[in-house]
Amino acid sequence: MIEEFANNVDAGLSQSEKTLPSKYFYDKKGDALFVQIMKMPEYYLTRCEMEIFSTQTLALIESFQADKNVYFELIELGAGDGSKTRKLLAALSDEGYQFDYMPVDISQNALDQLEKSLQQALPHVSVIPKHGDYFEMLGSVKDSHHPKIVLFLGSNIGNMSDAIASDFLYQLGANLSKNDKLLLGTDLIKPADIVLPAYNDESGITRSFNINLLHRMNAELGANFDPGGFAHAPEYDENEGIAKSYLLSGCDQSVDINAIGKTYHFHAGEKIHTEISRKYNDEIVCGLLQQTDFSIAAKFTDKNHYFADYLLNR
Ligand code: AVJ
Repeated sequence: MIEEFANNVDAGLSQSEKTLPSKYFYDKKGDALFVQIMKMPEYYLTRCEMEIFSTQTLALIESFQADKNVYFELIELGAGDGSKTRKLLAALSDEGYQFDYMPVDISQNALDQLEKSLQQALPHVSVIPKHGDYFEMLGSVKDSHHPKIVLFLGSNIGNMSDAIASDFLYQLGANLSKNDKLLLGTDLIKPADIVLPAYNDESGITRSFNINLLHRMNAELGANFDPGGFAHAPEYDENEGIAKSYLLSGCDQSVDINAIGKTYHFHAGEKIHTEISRKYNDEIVCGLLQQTDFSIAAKFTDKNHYFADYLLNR
């Protein structure tokens, strides 16, 4: 695990345009910061998707076209704290559907907390957590022969480049069966004055979230990053529709990473690219699906049309 982290960091920091994989945001501190992010006034994504889940719960369930007499698996990729899904789980359970809920997350800590809180809130719902990243879980999906409904919410897919996202959706489709479903949550393209503040909140929580990556490398890889030596610098180009987060080096500096045994140099103003958060429209989603076995069966949006959940049929 540490070795993979070290390899990924070395690969990213050895490029001429330095990058770090965003999946490493989510250690215990990062999980807690992301929970804070979801509550921020500027971070409209969670509220918008929550609105869809609370006002259109039954329509969502109907779109699954599940049979109450047939057991199915409800798999959630990147479940996090599961706050949106809770609405759905409660309704599915009330309506008498038979299913196991299988949250998949990169953070064991997030899974433990989710399992505990669901145990209390919805004791009748059977929860089977799976730890790992999205690609790792693909194989295990195929092992069972039950119908599947996959939830990929919160615009989590937006952390992938379009090429990786379409490859992932292709592979996911290949591991599912005909008529299985994927509910895909996507943040929609909109003006920068709405999107950018969501990644640059006034209270500085997103800044801490980004800088936490440096603390994590210090703690887990024996690095000596000066967290004060880097600034949080997000960008959003409305035409491209991609929010990008960077850590900006405030001066010329060198950083040793013990676990790798190397020193990395950063010049003043040099950026480390830490995350992309892609925004979508119908055309971009259709483009992602082109080579896959999925087609759009329904689309649910909030009243402001900031966010969309696409129901995809395999
Ligand atoms: C969890 C990937 C949906 O990209 O909006 C929030 C992560 N990063 N603020 C996003 C995030 C900075 C978030 N996702």
